[in-house]
Amino acid sequence: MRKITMATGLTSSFLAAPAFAQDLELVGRPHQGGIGFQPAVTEVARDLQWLDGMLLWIISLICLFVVGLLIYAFVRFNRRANPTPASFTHHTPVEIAWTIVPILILLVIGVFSLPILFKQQEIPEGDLVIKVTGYQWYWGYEYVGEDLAYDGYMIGAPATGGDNRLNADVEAQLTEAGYSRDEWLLATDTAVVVPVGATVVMQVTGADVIHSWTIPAFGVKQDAVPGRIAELWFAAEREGVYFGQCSELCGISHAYMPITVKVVSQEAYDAWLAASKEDGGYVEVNQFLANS
Ligand SMILES: [Cu+2]
Repeated sequence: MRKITMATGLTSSFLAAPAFAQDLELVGRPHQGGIGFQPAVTEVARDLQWLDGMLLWIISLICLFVVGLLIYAFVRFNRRANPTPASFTHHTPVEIAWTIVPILILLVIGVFSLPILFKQQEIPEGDLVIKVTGYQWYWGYEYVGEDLAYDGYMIGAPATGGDNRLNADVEAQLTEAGYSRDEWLLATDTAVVVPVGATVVMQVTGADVIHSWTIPAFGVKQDAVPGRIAELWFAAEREGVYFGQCSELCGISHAYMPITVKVVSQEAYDAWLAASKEDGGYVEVNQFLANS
């Protein structure tokens, strides 16, 4: 199934140009000193990040309240301040309060989190359906109904001539594909290509052990379980390159099967799909970008 055409006459002339892939912004990737989420480029990702922020407020207030109670108890009820402690075993009003209040807090959380969960898990009709299969240790993609299938390996994985280590040769491969050494362990030789704004349904499964397909900027993560098909969906609102990594421990090279998704314009996607189908495998999409 593996077939990659990087060096047709057309692409090789682009490979020679330094501005090969920079037309597509590397949006979903780590940044130096970053501690927050990747930019959210789908509605679900925005909702998830908002929910995370809201929960952080609730958790922080509860922690402050508990720490306050502890400090109060240390000061007010230590042996010196309170030499003869009370010896009651029940306090009905307090017990009712510490039962009711957490229930109310959980209800508030549920009211906000369940709609987001349903939005994520109710799979809409896809403009585009892609089946993704996790293998030890790479991903296989099939464009359902399009007669197009290819695999995606980490640049520097054995299948691309590397040994899962960053050396000068791998760095050269990264540069040639439009990345830098910063994208080591993230960039793949092929990418999942989708049009911006389109509703994409991914059918996720595994071929050998359980893997997990994720793109944090899209707010999606789904276990790839052998013998089962699970689905996830996204509609990316911003063109760019997005990265994810296998997120279910799947063996010795688990850390070396990242995921790259390129969100491009509809025109670029159409041109890419036609060229890739004609070629019988992945053709580098960067050559079809409008300003290439
Ligand atoms: Cu894995």
